[in-house]
Amino acid sequence: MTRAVLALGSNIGDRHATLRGAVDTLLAGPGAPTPVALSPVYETAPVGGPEQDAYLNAVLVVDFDGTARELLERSQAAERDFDRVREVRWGPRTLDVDVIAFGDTVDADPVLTLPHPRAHLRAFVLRPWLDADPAAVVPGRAPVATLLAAVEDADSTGEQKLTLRDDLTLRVPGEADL
Ligand code: A4P
Ligand code: MG
Repeated sequence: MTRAVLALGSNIGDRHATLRGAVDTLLAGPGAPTPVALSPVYETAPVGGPEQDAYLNAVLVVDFDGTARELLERSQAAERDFDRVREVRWGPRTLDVDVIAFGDTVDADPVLTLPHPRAHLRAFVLRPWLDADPAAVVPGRAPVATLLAAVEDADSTGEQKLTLRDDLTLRVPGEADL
């Protein structure tokens, strides 16, 4: 079993329903990962790409009995389930699922770069990850808490502004909120 971190984002359509459905899809079926922790939902200003609407972002921590590539394939299958159209890099999407970390793996493979190459710069990943796991560390870098503080300090213009949406809950299927 490997502890892994998945980041979910949506900025088109019914974003909350998409995130709920994505959690269900990611955790469903044979060989699915086991949920460990699920963050609250944040509304976040879009980072990079063209002008686009605000995102909802969340982080799901899992234990997975398989390879990192297998987890990426499951994540991409979940994206396809939500009819994600990949047109513009960093552009709007119904659902984006990124593999943020897979155990302690550090790997520059472009098909699956671990940890995710931009995770340490992004409040929309670090904030929910810290909520889900206060002791989390970005492999090869630093504790998530340290990285988030640095990102927030550097963000004088509020580009990475986040709003906690505690009116929007996510649930792990068959269980109460984790
Ligand atoms: N890939 C390599 N490493 C990974 C990894 N760790 N996890 C490859 C997932 N995929 C990885 O991804 C392109 C290719 O990256 C994949 O084929 C995979 O093999 P993609 O999902 O097809 O394209 P993308 O998401 O548009 O590009 P990219 O570079 O993954 O974008 P990011 O960095 O994920 O950024 N702003 C806010 N507020 N919230 C967001 O969620 N998301 C993005 C997307 C931009 N701005 C955002 C948000
Ligand atoms: Mg992506």
